[in-house]
Amino acid sequence: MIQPDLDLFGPAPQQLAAHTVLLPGFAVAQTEPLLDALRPVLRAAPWRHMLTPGGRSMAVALSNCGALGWVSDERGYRYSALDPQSGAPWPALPPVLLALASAAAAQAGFEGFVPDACLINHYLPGTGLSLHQDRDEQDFSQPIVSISLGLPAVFLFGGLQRSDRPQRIALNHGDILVWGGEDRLRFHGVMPVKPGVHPRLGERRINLTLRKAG
Ligand code: MD3
Ligand code: FE
Repeated sequence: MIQPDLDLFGPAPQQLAAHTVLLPGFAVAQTEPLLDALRPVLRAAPWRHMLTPGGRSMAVALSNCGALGWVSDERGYRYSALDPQSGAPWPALPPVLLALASAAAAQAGFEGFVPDACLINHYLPGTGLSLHQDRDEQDFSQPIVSISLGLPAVFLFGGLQRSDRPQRIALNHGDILVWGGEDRLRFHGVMPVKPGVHPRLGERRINLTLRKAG
């Protein structure tokens, strides 16, 4: 007999705040198409450690695809149409990423999300991201969609003030997190990734954040 409560569609979406939704495993079935799409992107725009405005090298390695890419150097943070390393435009947003991001956004209540930037973060074990706000985008009414791949991480979900005590939320391979509205400017970060080996991605975590930057 088929178990009547067998959940064929994976765990239900979790509303973490008024306009923040965690979609557990939403991207798992797209793992191979996503990795196939990322390979040429990272060949054209390889991982690099950018400098903070303070002149320190970031622990997270990053790259971008889309019309705009997030860059950081001693002059500050901004979005740029060109990869400063190659002088060329960033690689285009792969269609599989666009489709997945707009499906996830719609599932979370944000219809018609059309990102123009994807920041790709690479974490080795021991690497984290300190508490910050994402405020370099033009239009804070648009959500951000985050896709996690590889090793699990604990993300820190803070408030609108840096001093608000953050909640700790587990992000696993294939999870998608969508946040917008009044949650768009919450402080957030990532705890240092614990050592481990992911069966598909090995000793790394990759996070893709799709944004409407321009
Ligand atoms: C939004 N990346 O690139 S994304 C970033 O996992 C960035 O690489 C992280 O922050 C990463 O700017 C986190 C998911 C996330 C986590 C917590 C949040 C987004 C959030 C809390 C408030 C708003
Ligand atoms: Fe961020």
